[in-house]
Amino acid sequence: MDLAGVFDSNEDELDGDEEEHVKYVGDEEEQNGLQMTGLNLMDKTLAVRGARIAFSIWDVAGDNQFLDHVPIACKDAVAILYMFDLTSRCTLTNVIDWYERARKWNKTAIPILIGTKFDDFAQLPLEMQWTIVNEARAYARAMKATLFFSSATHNINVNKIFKFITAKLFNLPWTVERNLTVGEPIIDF
Ligand SMILES: Nc1nc2c(ncn2[C@@H]2O[C@H](COP(=O)(O)OP(=O)(O)OP(=O)(O)O)[C@@H](O)[C@H]2O)c(=O)[nH]1
Ligand SMILES: [Mg+2]
Repeated sequence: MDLAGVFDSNEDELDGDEEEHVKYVGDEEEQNGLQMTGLNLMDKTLAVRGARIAFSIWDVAGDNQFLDHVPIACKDAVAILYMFDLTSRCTLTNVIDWYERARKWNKTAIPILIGTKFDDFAQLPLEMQWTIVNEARAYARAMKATLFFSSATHNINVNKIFKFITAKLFNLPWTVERNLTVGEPIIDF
């Protein structure tokens, strides 16, 4: 579980309906301006209507030994991304602890709950998916967070999440569509 998103840099293939150009700047080495155990800093740049928007992503590893990084990662954040593994229920349960830790430092950031590895999750029996979907939706509601199921390896909903944050931040007239169909990448708010 991470406090800020880490996504594979497989960003060139945008969803067909996305017109914004989303890409990482520089190669892997250049992105990691700051790196220490459990904390990884990355940049992501979005172009929206000719304007360039640069996000700094402070990625905290989801292990209790890295709790000390929570304040620095959260303090000035405009959004906090809580990531859990859709194929591992305990990672969802752990989100509550991370939510409380993060909220302590920042109560105004946009909360986003992200279920990762949707590609693997989609292979599970639908009843099992249904259980996780309901649980994740309940958590998202409790956190007043927007919920996205995503896959970094298959580039599902990754760009949409950043687009969503950007639209919210700048009050742009773009909204995500809810998707509550079990078996599909869920989006709920
Ligand atoms: N199938 C699948 N595997 C993924 C996906 N994203 C990440 N993984 C794999 O999941 C494992 C863990 O990925 P990480 O990105 O290190 O997970 P993390 O949450 O950042 O881990 P910590 O920083 O230790 O909290 C790696 O083996 C990745 O290759 C995905 O979208 N689909
Ligand atoms: Mg990590």
